Amino acid sequence: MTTPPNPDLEYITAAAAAALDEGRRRLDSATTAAQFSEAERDVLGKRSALATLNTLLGRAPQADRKAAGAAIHAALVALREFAAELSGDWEARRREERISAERLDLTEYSAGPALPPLPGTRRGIGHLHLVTQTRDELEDTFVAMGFTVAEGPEAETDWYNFEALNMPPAHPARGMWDTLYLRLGPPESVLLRTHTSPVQIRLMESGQLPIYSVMPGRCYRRDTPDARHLPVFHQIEGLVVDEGITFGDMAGVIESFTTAFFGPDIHSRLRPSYFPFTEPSAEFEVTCPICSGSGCRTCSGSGWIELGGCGMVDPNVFAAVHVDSEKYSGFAFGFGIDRLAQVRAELSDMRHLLDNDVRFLTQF
Ligand code: FA5
Repeated sequence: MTTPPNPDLEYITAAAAAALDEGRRRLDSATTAAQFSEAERDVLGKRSALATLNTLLGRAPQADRKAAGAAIHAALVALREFAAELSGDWEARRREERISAERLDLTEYSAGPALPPLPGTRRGIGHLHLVTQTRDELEDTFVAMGFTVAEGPEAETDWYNFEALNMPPAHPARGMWDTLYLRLGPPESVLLRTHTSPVQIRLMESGQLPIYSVMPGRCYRRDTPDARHLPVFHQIEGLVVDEGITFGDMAGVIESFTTAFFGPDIHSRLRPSYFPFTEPSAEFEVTCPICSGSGCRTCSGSGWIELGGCGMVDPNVFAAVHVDSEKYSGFAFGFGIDRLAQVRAELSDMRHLLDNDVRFLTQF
């Protein structure tokens, strides 16, 4: 359209509408952030069609000027809004374009076919041991359930490993654990912890209640290595202490953990048992993850695998750590990480876990 010497309202309104359409089309058709910026400058900047139209206003008939000015302004506002809507997207894309332009190629060779490989031997970088992987997965599962993770020393005093856990000296239940004592201090006063339960005592002793924690770690027993025993192995302990905690809460937590860790088809069940530090106590079992409960060699045909022990914290334990058992109640559980790894990986012999044979280790 050629510009008339004295553009009237009709001409300016039509030209503003055309500039708006063309401006939208330009903005919309940009395919890179740079093109969008250029289009923005062209259709909204000082040399844009709408800016030029503004300069013609002075030549328009006096009576038309106000309405013509309003038409140009309305087109400008509409175009600015349109550009603003698109520019959010472009801002994000601009960032991506900048990041990809700045990315450093750290690969050893460029893709060019002419380059010979550099001399040298490619070394395997290894990975975490099966037991460490299992421990990490357990921690992740419990953390996702709201537990914190705590640790304690592997060399313990008799107090933490036995006495505070309701086993005074010469208590017959001490015989449940074949203990390795250290030559330190008075005879049989310092030992390598036989289980992770002493960490419960340390946590409760700190007096920071409530407690929702798991405590993984290494344990030691004078057990002869065999297909299901190692003298050095790992356990994970769980402890909940709060007001109004019941046996039902414990069963619920164990079931939630079981389905979260093994999958929705694996469930848990409790069988009455005895531990000196819990009353009542139970063994907890899970559906055999190998045969999904139908019975196999791993579960001796029963469909269930015993995982560990659990129970309500005994009031004598609360008394040893000065927790008011009238106000607080709690539960604890503990199970073997190596045993769990053995079941899940279907290992016939737990001793493979200590062999350090790469042919075994690289399978996991
Ligand atoms: C205990 O050690 C209790 N402290 C567990 C507990 C915690 C009960 C809290 C109640 C409340 P137990 O001795 O059964 O319990 O050991 C628990 C698990 O450790 C066993 O089920 C087994 O999976 C593992 N375990 C025990 N001894 C060995 C061993 N020598 N080698 C490998 N794993 C073992």
